Amino acid sequence: MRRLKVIFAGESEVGKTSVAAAISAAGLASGGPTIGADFFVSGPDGVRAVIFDLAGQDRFAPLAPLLSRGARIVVLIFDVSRPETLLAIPDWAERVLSGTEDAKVILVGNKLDAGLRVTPEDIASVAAAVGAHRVILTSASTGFGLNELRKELLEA
Ligand SMILES: Nc1nc2c(ncn2[C@@H]2O[C@H](COP(=O)(O)OP(=O)(O)OP(=O)(O)O)[C@@H](O)[C@H]2O)c(=O)[nH]1
Ligand SMILES: [Mg+2]
Repeated sequence: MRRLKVIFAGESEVGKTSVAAAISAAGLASGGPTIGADFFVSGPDGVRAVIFDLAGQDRFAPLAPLLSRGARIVVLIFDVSRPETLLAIPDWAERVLSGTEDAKVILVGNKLDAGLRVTPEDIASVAAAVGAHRVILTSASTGFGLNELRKELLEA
């Protein structure tokens, strides 16, 4: 069994828990803000991605470096309808990447169904700043982009 530690991080309410639940087929809707962290498991036989879904609220940010230790994949999530959540991504990258070595970074723009209010140039510039290997746009509501993300999580 190959186990991959995956971190989901980003501002509160961008949809981290919703995306994690959807790709892990846990069948759970988000039950409000995450306290500390939630955990999800995803993957076919032989591969197991263990998702550490961090809380986005400021008061939990100090937990991020500790919980991220040893992660192979870091998924930084923002809400494409709220530009301030994209601007906060470099801070999340700094918190989370401090405890990892050579982690693969994926930048995810969620809530595509809610309307795009960030430019492709802004996304590209943040992706470059955090060393993202890929950018994936998703909607936890419609399912758009979730297969692509699931595939990335199983290829560390
Ligand atoms: N329209 C739309 N709403 C979404 C989407 N993903 C999540 N939401 C909604 O956004 C709200 C916040 O979702 P969560 O998954 O709890 O967000 P979170 O990032 O885990 O928040 P914290 O745990 O506080 O960090 C919920 O009401 C979700 O139903 C999406 O793709 N589109
Ligand atoms: Mg959450």
